[in-house]
Amino acid sequence: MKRITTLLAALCCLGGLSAQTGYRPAPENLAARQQFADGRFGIFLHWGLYAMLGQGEWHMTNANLHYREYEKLAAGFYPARFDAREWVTAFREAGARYICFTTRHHEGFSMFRTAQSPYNIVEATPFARDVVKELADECHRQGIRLHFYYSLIDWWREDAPRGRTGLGTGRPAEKEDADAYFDFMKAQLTELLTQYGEVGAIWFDGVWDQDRNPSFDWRLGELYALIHKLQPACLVINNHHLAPFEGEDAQAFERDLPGENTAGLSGQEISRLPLETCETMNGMWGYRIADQNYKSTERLVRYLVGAAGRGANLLLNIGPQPDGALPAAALERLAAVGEWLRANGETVYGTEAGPVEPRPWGVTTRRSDRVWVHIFNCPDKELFLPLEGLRVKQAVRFADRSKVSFAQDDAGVLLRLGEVPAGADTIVELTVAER
Ligand code: FHN
Repeated sequence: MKRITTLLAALCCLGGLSAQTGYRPAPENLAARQQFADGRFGIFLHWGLYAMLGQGEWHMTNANLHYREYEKLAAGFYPARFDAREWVTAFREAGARYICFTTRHHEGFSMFRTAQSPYNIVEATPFARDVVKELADECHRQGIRLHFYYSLIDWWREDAPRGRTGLGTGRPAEKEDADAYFDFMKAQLTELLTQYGEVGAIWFDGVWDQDRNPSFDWRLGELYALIHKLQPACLVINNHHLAPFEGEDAQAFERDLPGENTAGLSGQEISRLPLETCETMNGMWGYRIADQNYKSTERLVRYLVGAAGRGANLLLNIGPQPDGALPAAALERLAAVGEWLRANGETVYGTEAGPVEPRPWGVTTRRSDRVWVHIFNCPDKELFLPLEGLRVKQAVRFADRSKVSFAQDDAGVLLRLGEVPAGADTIVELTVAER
């Protein structure tokens, strides 16, 4: 993976992955970046025809399903329980500040009304409703920003460039036509940015599909310039698992917090752009019927706080069911995270990474003269924080404002905590001043 990453990075510099050159973000884009970073918590939704198969969003290519057979799923797609108001309400009450929805995933099915292909939810399904429109209207009504996931890969379209996935879906090789495919993508992006009001971000995925084809050009510069022309405030995010290219407004990480790389997708350098890491609530992005392996609320809160302590947002994924409902296990966790954020959100929203780098015991977050010490696993009854350059004026437990005694010198502060429960997030608030 590291070798591929290095190769792709080199190609990007050589123009193999041309980015938007001479990009100067508009003032409204800079404001949107700040708003995005302040939000800290978003909900990722992977929903498409694949939900009906209950095997996750990669089943089409994993099982080498023929594209002419796969497309027949559309005629049976009737998610009767879909209710945009219920979804958005649940996300808002969970404390999420934005949603990122898969408008078209690698399977190639468009979950919105598009004039570019009849293979879309309005024309090809008996449901015949534009769920993106319903979500957009509801998000705007409830004050939640909406981001659009948009796959660069397509396993269904005959003209889509062939990479290393989707090769067994039966499409005739001679029909491949990158120019036609790029026109299609540009026309769809134009629809997404002109039919649904303000769009918070376009979230690309799939650059990595061509990592064995060094001369392939995703023409990202053209796509990015189009987005910034149509909606200057719309952020461009690209989950290519590399350091950001010019023209991108935030940096994505997948399944790991910035600086960690247990899943092998996040070894890239950390940029100065706003950061976002996406993670699943169970094991899969799209609905998988057999996967009830949901992370506990405690773990999800730790992940969210761990992201904030690294200056990053958490984009937490849910795979909606084929009937249009959100899984009960996901709803339970959303409600619990919401309860936690209502009590403790002040220590997460609008913060930056704190003065102490992430440690085995937890992380710190900061806003102006407040530093929040989030303690998940305290090894001792006392905790030393290296705080060179800062003087602590006061330390209290965030939960009940009770005083925490401390001692400090030039090197930092020693908090005398007493017993700290393991696992939960015990928060100590410090009021600090520059030395
Ligand atoms: O292949 C996709 C996958 O299905 C999912 O959408 C994730 C989300 O980050 N991105 C890709 C893998 O990197």
